[in-house]
Amino acid sequence: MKRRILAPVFVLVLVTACSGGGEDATTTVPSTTTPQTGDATITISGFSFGEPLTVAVGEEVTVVNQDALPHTWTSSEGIFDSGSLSQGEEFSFAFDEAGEYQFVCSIHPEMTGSITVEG
Ligand SMILES: [Cu+2]
Repeated sequence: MKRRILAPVFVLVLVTACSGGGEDATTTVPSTTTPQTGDATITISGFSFGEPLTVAVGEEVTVVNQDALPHTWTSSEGIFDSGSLSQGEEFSFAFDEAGEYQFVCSIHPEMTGSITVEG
């Protein structure tokens, strides 16, 4: 008895989902207001840059400061420098060359990290 009631509803949901998906398939433009929080994100939290990151050449890396105190994301080789990032602020940089890059917080020199860029 239950199956007979549920079956038509299930089919209706499937049809609705399919038609909606078809319309959206060609319009996959990412929102410009929502920050992308994929793998290429470094979250500064608790005076730490977190785990070392590996990205592909050309991939944009976004650094977000979640601490209440300001931090910077500063290349040890002078390749990039976010400047002071207040809580909630972010900075993005795309690496053009493969290699391993060291970085530091210029306000708190004990904060260090590295990122590997693969070609
Ligand atoms: Cu800092």
